[in-house]
Amino acid sequence: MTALSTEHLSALAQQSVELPSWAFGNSGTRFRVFATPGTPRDPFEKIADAAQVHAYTRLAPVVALHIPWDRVDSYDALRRHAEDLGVTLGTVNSNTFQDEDYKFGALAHHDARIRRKAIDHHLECIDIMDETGSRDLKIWLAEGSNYPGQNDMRDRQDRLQDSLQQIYARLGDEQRLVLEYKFFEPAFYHTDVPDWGTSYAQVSALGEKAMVCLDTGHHAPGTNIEFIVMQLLRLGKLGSFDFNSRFYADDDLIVGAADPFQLFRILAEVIRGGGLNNPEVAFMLDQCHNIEDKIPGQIRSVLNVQEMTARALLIDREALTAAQEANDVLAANAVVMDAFYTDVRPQLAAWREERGLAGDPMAAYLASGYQQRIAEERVGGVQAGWGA
Ligand code: LRH
Ligand code: MN
Ligand code: MN
Repeated sequence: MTALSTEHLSALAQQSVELPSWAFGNSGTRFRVFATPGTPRDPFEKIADAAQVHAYTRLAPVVALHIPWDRVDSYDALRRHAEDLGVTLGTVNSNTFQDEDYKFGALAHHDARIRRKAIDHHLECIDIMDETGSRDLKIWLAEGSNYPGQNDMRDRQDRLQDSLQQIYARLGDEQRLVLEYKFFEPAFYHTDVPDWGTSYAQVSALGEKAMVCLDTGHHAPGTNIEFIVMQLLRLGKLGSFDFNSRFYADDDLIVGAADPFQLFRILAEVIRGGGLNNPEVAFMLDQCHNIEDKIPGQIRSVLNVQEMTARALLIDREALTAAQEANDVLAANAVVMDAFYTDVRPQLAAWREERGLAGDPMAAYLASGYQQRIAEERVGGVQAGWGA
């Protein structure tokens, strides 16, 4: 049976998954937000919970923030708190989807006052990045229209480009802007940044420090997401992932839960297109745990990413190329499937034990008593933001 080589195992040791702070807060659907005992009451407690995920997996040393959900008096204090717990602060996500003023748009709005307000929000996010030491500003826009004729789609593209240019101009030399696309929702007729092509067109017009963010849950059913990953890597424009899984729309479920094979195929293209530890790409999760406990939910998520990465590393590239060049369709497919069907869990458990970690991080976390402690200590946790 195929096994992970020493090179594979050391490549895996460099893997870094960025956790979303909002995964630790309560969230829900538009029908109900169920409270989970022990939910953090402030951003400091979210970081503490995220640090637990890293402590048990050694895979998740970075935590992404969402503004205003994670607004604090001192970002320097938040940064030091994170560092004391062995993690750092990562991507800063802006939010133009929960303010009354943004009912008809933000960065593409025809009203100069509202557009100014939305631009200023992003400038504030960059100020925060200066303090947290973050590299990336991630922008997802809940903008579009519900009815044909409601808006001039072309004017909106022009205004969006103008707004993005003003934000881009404020970035420091080491900072980047990452533009996320989503095919629908909350708008149902047209969305201003619905697909990777639009995001690519908008960021390419800005310059080298602007990249595309690919959220795996933001595509129509049947989309070949690994093709998009390949293309963006080929173009040098894949800035980040928002990993999650979906059965229907933007479900935000645990990555690899709905379709581990798709996650495997995506990671195979990551490895093919620049390596598993490509520093250009932030490997983020963007998930919400509506009904399950949040910390074990995040532990399961990062383990799924590691597991599918390990399987993707097992693809025998030489055999694959030989089969492809011989037009041996079935042999080529078999090389990929052999890697996918290999159970790497025992080797990954051994990999953890060699590093002084528990072989089974889920069980070790549950036995640690942390979950009971936070459930007793924290009363009145905050919501992730969706229902707020
Ligand atoms: C939008 C989105 C985006 C937001 C996050 C909370 O659906 O994927 O990344 O910032 O959810
Ligand atoms: Mn996202
Ligand atoms: Mn989403």
